[in-house]
Amino acid sequence: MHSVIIAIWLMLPAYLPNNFAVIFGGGRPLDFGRTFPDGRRILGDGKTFRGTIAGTLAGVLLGLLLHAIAAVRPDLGLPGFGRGFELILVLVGLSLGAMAGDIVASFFKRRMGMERGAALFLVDQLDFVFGSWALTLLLAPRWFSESFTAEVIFIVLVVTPVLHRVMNVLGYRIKAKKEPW
Ligand code: CTP
Ligand code: MG
Ligand code: K
Repeated sequence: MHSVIIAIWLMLPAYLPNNFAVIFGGGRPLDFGRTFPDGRRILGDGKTFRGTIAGTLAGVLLGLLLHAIAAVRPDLGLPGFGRGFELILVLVGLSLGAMAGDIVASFFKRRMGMERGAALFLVDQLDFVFGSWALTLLLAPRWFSESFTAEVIFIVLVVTPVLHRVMNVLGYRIKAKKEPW
């Protein structure tokens, strides 16, 4: 059970950006409304500057809070997010990486001819996970390999689609999100 809590704890700075992007998203799209040579939007109206910036900031700030909690309450046995400057690299990796993974997925969804908001099973649920891992591995390889053991990775891959689904249904119910996925 403790491993499940640690896995979710480590991923919280990657989970929160999505929710903040939904709440604060809107305005100028990242692709400036431009189309790709295939005639479809590069990314679409679902990827905006406001959403990406708000999401990334929220993830980094949450990470700082979690890191502080882990430091003042060592009895809880919860891991921190890196030593010294590594802390910033880890939190940027987790939160900006999550946003980037979601953006890359939208690029491919548009290339597949899918409209903004169309559901793509497992990609929608895990794109941000792989994005956050890729950027964190790049920016803070030591912390990543120490924190994300095979067990933690397995738990994240199983638990994330469930959490993602629950959050999106909630977001849809409170009308923050257009689709329940
Ligand atoms: N959002 C945003 N900027 C981002 C990511 C999300 O503004 N980088 C906001 C948008 O308002 C978006 C909503 O959050 O509509 C839901 O995010 P998501 O489900 O990822 O986007 P979709 O609208 O489904 O678009 P896509 O089909 O490209 O995934
Ligand atoms: Mg969507
Ligand atoms: K998505």
